Amino acid sequence: MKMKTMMAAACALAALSAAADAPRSVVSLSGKGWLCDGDEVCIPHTWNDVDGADGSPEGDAPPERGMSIAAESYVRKAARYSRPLPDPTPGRRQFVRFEGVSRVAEVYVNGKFAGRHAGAFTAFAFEVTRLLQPSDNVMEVIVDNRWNPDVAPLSADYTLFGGIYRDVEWIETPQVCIDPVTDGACGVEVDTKADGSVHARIRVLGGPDEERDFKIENPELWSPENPKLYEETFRIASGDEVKVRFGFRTVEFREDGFYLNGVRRRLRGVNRHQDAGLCGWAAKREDEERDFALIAEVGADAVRLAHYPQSGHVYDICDEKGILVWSEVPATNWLTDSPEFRSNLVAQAREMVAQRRNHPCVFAWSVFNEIYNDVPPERAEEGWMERMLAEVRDAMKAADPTRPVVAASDRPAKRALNDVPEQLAFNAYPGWYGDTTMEEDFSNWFEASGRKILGIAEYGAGGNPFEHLDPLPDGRLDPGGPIHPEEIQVKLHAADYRAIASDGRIWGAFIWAMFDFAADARREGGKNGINDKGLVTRDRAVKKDVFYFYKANWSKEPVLHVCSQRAEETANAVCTVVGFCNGGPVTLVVNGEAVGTKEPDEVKVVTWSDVPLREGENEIVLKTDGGLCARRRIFRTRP
Ligand code: ADA
Repeated sequence: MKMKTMMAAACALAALSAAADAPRSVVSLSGKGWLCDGDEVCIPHTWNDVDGADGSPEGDAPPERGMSIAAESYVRKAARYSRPLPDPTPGRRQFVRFEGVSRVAEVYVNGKFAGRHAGAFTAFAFEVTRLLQPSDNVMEVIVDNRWNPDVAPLSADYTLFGGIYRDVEWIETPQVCIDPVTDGACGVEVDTKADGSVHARIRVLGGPDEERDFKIENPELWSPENPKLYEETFRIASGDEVKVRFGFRTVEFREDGFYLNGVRRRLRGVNRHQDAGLCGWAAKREDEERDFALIAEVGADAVRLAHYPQSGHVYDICDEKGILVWSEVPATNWLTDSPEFRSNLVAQAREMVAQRRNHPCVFAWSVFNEIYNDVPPERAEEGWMERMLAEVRDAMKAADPTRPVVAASDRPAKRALNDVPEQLAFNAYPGWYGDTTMEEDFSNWFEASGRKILGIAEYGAGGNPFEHLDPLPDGRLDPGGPIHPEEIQVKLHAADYRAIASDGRIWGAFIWAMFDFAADARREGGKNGINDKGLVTRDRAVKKDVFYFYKANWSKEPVLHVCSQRAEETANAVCTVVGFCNGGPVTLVVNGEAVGTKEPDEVKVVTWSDVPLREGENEIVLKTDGGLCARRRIFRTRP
């Protein structure tokens, strides 16, 4: 060999071994370049963005197994996605990682099977090194969102959007690398103590696992008020490395409630589905950031990620913004009594914990929501579901003994079920689905559960901001009926929150829900396909009146809001004026004349009933001495 050629070969070899030893490289496979059943699509993608939220009855078989998860009113199918893969670097290992595919994915590379994942909400990765050729590699993913008795959830009140709806990555590592595959986790488990000590377990492929211990002196504790995060790069001898963010904080339940860093705290929570507006589940990072900016604006310090784990980016945002997270496994309404279902549910729970355990924001794992809803009568005997859920709970505790296990029940009398979680919370809709009041519900739950403290995992009411009723009828409205006036949502939330705020045994309460969301089997409230219990509309365009109710109660920002601004016309001679204010007494001025001044009540509400209106245009103004002002116009038609 000539000298020049030898040198070139040596250089190429050196470059190769340097590349082989370099830390991992991660390349996004999201965005363009994908086909779905032959059509060009961008990832994140769902094929249900329109039909999953239109409630269209066409082709609608009534959900046999309960609500929108099982509804056939939107496309349920197996679809074939494909895209080219980058050329592999010789000497490296290659992996593909999916942040979330709904709900069963089978991955093939160059026609050869790489792996299968069942479960719509947790990430997974497969090694594809041996399936690759030097160039012209193609990946295919068969994605199936049809109802499947072996995969949780089986039944729930939300649309199960199909598709590769979260990001996809291509990872290349040295031969010995930090494990990107097991349970879809990052390969490094970090446990911290409030004194600054850190214990990390590094899972290694091609070599022995490693443990690291170190200490940060005088760490700042993570909290909603000071969401302090630390970051460490964990490197192994091969050169591979993974960066992990973590925090220092303690969470625990004591006899009298929830404690963060040793300080008792009553959580001001909201529920969020991952339906991020008109894109459905195929959310971009900015959609998720906008949602959490709204959650921060209303002043919540906690979120229940209902009813399943959401994207890694969502947990990152909560870490950064200081929002405590209730993270839930998708065991909703009922279960299948089969080994396949059991192992799927346990796997989804294990993956959730493995993938999210490093996030300081997570304060609890949740083991179920509303079991016994929709259970077929022949399977409703007690015992087997409780045993399965106890197994899931134990799997979560084994993977992470540091966090409590909670659950959301709507069955006070099911003592064995309610004894599965360490801490119990109830879903309650007094005045909406039932005739009770929140206080009546409280006493019922405390008595039936034998618990000294309880959470409220859901409470709320429907509200269409373009439907209005003044005055409201005395009785209850039909929750499945065509009218969900915005005023009823305000009335029920104010009553619920008054009761919640005054009962110290409640460790936290989570509004159902922060945003309206797709529930394609619903036909109610003047809009099909939507669950309209949000504080904000599904398109995020309208903050409903009730948003300002909570903002006035929770936020430090000055709030003065007058309700029913979209009720622009009335045939009545009088109207009700409701306002929310956290800035002192409020004066009502109608058509330029002061009517009176009131101090907001303990939940920041001021109300004037039977305010006279003149025919034609009326201007209603609320004012404070501090200079806040809110205005509403209403046109009174001729009788
Ligand atoms: C249940 C359920 C939620 C939600 C709610 C409702 O409590 O847990 O998923 O759909 O009902 O709006 O009816």
